[in-house]
Amino acid sequence: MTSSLPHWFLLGAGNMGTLAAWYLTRAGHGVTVVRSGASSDLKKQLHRAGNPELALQLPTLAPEAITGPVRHLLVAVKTPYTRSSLSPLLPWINEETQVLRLQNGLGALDELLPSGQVVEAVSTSAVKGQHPDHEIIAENTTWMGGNGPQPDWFASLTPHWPDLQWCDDIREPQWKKLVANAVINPLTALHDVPNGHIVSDPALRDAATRLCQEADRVLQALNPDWPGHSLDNVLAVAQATAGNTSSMRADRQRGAPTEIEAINGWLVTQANRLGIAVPAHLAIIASLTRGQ
Ligand code: KPL
Repeated sequence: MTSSLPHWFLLGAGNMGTLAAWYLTRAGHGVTVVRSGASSDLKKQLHRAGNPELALQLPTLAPEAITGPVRHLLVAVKTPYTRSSLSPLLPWINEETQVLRLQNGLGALDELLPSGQVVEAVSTSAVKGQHPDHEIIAENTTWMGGNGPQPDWFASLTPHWPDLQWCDDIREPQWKKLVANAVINPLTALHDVPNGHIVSDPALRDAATRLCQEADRVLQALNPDWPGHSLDNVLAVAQATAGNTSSMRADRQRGAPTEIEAINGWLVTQANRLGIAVPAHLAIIASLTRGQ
C-alpha cells in the first residue's frame, strides 16, 4: 500500500542520487531533496543510454527546516561532502533511522551515525559518455545489503529499479567495485585518460597489476574467502567502459575534491590496521592529493 511506503530524505541529487530518486518515486516512495538554501522544487533531466530521457521534479527542504525524526535517509552525496551535509541532520537521526548509502568507496559514514540500520547500495550504473550539454548514464545492476535483515520496503522496489538484487553478503560486490574504483579511477585521473588506457597502455597495466595485488592481499586478510585475481575484473571493467571518463578523472578535471580517501584511503586504513604494506596505494594517493 502506497501509504505505508517510506518517505526518503535525499542528500546528494547528482546523477546517481537522481536516478535512485526516480526509481523510488516510480515505486510509490516519497523523496524530498535536502539542500542548503532550498526553496523551490528541484527539476532534473537525466539522459539514459538506450532509454527515453527522464524528467524529475522533487520537493526540496533546507536542513534547518527539518523539525522531526528522519526515518529514511538516502545518502548519495559525493564522499568528501558526507560529513558536512549530514551534520545538520544529526539531531533528527536516531537508531530507528534507516539509511540507504549510495556512494563510491567505503567508510564514509563510519562514526557519523548512531548505530542503526545501514543498507549499502552498490551500483554499477555509470556515466557512459559526454555530450556537449549533458552526460549519458548507462543503467546497470544494483546490489543492496547491509547490517540487518532485508527491509520491508525492498520488495516494493524490484519491479521499478532495473536489475536490483538483495545480497546477504554485500561485501562481495562492494569490494569488487571498490577495487575497480581504486585502480581505474586514480590511474585515469592522474594520467588524464579514458578507462580503456588501463588495458592498452603497458605502463598503466603494470601499475594496475601492482594496485590489484596489494588490494587482494588486504581483502584476503579481512576475509580468507576473498577470491583474489582482482586484475581480471578490473581489466574487464576498464575494457567494458573503455571510452568512459572515470568519476575521479571528471572530478579532477573540474577541480573538485576526489573520492580517493573513501576508496584507496579505506584500503590503506585496513592495511595499516593489519600491518600490510601497500606502497602503490600510498604513492597514488600522494600523487593525487599533492597540490589539492
Ligand atoms: O565506477 C566507475 C567510476 O568512474 O567511478 C568506473 C567503474 C571506473 C567506470 O567509469
